[in-house]
Amino acid sequence: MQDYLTNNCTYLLILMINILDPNDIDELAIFGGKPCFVDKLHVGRPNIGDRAHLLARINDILDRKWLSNNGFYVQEFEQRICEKLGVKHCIAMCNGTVALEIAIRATNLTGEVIVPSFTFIATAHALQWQEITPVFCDIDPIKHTLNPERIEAMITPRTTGIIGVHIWGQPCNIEAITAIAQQHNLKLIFDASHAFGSSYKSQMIGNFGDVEVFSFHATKFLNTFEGGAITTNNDELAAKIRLMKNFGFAGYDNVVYIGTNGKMSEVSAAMGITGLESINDFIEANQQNYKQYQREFQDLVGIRLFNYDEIDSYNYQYVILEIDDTITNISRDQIMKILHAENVLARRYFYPGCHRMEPYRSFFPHAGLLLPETEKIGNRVLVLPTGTSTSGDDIHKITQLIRYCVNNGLEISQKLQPKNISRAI
Ligand code: T4K
Repeated sequence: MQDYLTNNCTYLLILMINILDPNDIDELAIFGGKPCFVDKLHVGRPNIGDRAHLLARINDILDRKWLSNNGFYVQEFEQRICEKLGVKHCIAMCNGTVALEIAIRATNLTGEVIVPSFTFIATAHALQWQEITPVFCDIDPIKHTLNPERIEAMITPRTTGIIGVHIWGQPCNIEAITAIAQQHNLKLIFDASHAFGSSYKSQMIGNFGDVEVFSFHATKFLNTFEGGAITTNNDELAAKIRLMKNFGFAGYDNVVYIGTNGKMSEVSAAMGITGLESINDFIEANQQNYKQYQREFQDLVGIRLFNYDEIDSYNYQYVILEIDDTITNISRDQIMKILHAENVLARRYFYPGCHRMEPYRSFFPHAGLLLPETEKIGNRVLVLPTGTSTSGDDIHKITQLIRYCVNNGLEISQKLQPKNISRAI
């Protein structure tokens, strides 16, 4: 049955793309046709390593009766990350958000901190949670990371630091941002949640700024179910962070800092170690998918696939489209709705930008005026499925669907006008 539907769907797609008759638009699931995919295709499907190795480790954890609090597997995980990244210290945590909060405390940030608005809300919330004001700075329209040329204008006497985000696993302009931080005596944190396994000028991400923060959430390139880590080459900061993630305990009955519970569990560490054994396979799968998307989109006007250049290495965990509706005649949101109806759950990361979410939009209702590139990119980006669960055949169908939408942009967007949809239904 599955084969029948898949073949049928491929046939319909070929028909749709070759004939390009606006009447075939009715075959789209959004207008009542059969969805192209029987099962939902997600962005952020977890990369899972060798199941037998993981289960053996979990059994061992149960035998050892040591489930958390800096256990054997957490120590091994931290050690392996240090080796992989060539960094002195890795402190594993329960998630990336708490890791960010601890990094912010440990580096003594206060007052105002400069961050991109084009990021997951956790980057801004980790500051605001500690009553530090995130000051949103615009991004480079090509790389989607903090634009160093915009940073200095955002610095005030209250500014104590900068948090750069290596969005999509692609490093910020680290050299330029580091120079600005040094010149103005600001602390520098990189939110490297997307960037495990990526490098900058031949050095692994994890070695830059005062500290770097990773997320190992289920959707990330390397996952520990939930998890995160701080890496640093600064001994003093590392020691402080280790205490802070364990309530500030320095020995059984001695608390020396205000701390929290940021500990990673043993089961999470076991998942992380198991994933680390397979990261070359994960990268290969992601890179192959990315190259296929690149080939299949190369001649499609109005669609830009986010480009990972060949200078550094990346994990290719995200496949990002920018849709310019002045050319395609169909908007990003309309294409997304069509894909969702076909069971392709593409995502609008990071729309509408932190500055348009609460509490920031109430605090700074006009912030958008200083963030033109953030607003533009936020309205154009669509993230597509990739990872070890996405096949070449899936990618072919997704790209053909998008090609069909763009080639018939005007007709489809007219038909998507609210009155036409209700008539179709
Ligand atoms: N900084 C940055 C730049 C970040 O991107 C993030 C997290 C953080 C900081 C904070 O790190 P953590 O505290 O999360 O460690 C997801 C993730 O939950 C979030 O971790 C991630 N960024 C963000 C980019 O994506 P949502 O709201 O999109 O999650 P959700 O539940 O919609 O899941 C996304 C997709 O993944 C769904 O289509 C389903 C799929 N999925 C999800 C899970 C959890 C699965 O297939 N299996 C799963 O187990 O935020």
